[in-house]
Amino acid sequence: MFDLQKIFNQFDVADEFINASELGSGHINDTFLIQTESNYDYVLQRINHLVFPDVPSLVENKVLISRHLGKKFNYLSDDEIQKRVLTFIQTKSGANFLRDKEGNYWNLTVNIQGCKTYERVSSSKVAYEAGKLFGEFLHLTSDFDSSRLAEIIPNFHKMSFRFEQFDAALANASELRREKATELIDFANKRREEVQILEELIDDGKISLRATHNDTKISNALFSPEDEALCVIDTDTVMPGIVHFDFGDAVRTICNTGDEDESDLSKVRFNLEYFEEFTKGFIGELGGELSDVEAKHLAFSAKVMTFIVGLRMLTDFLQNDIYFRTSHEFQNLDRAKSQFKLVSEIEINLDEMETIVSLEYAKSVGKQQAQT
Ligand code: GN1
Ligand code: MG
Repeated sequence: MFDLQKIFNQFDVADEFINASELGSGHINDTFLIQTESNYDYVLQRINHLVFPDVPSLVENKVLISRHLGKKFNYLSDDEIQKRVLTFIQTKSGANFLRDKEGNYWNLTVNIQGCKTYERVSSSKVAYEAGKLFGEFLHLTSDFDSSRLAEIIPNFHKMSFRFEQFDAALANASELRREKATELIDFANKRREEVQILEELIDDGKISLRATHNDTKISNALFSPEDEALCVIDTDTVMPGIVHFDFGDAVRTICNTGDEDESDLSKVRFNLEYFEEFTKGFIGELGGELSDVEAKHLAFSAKVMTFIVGLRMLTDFLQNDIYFRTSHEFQNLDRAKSQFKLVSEIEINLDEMETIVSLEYAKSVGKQQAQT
């Protein structure tokens, strides 16, 4: 479909192309692993410009954040830095992305060799390491002026906006799809008020904006063969946000015992042990920087972020699947069902989640006081 060799050759790489294969499980972009005759392989990505209307700014955001992280890691060797942060390759004409004749946008990074990714977490260690990694990402970008980042998808995690889209989709949906989604529509409507909390905290100025990743699903973390978390990938949605977006979205995939589109809902449970491990890792990195208000709403953010993703999937289902890529009929319905089942599971576990967060937060505040 695409002449990947030709596209690759327009980037400033001396290594000879051998082959390309599809990579990853994203719902939006197309990602390919490019193998070369040298020791280095590359990740070539076509950025979906229907979803991302301003690709040049998106790439600019990614490069800015990588540069910032790279500086933070400068105590490491070059080889080690390349494992901790994405390295973007410019085109031969010195741009950070390529636009082909068909209007597609491409960017290229060095592949981080020998790493693995997870679609689902299989051990407490992975949950803990993921917490450390996403917490560290926020810690290391805390001094980055987030007003320098373009808002790549306006209102991305804004609940009132997602409800506006949902209401419009519902009004225009086919009878068949509306009927199939009846229970989910009720589920969403019942929670309409309570899930606005993060938006209200932002609007009231109680939590300030910072650089956030905004798509912290577990498959966006790279792990070493020994399950040490190394690198945050897929920085397409780096934008100004709040810690809750990253904490909550990570919990959504890390603590789900089922798949994101699991059709057997009995498999979708909330793994509280993984939540505890993830929280330890996350707060261990970031705790000292969190305000009491931020800490207070962390556990609840898992519910809000799982809900908002479910709502977007339900909306897409009602719109006949125009946004998230699907591989089978009614997959977006399965996704929304699975996400909302997880929301119910979080509701059952919420008190215990709150206790875990307050204990870990108290520890981190204690540590900080001991240091001063
Ligand atoms: C999309 O394409 P991918 O998998 O990186 C989506 C996220 C959702 C996620 C659900 C730009 O991410 O917001 O949480 O699917 N990205 C965009 O798996 O909409
Ligand atoms: Mg993404």
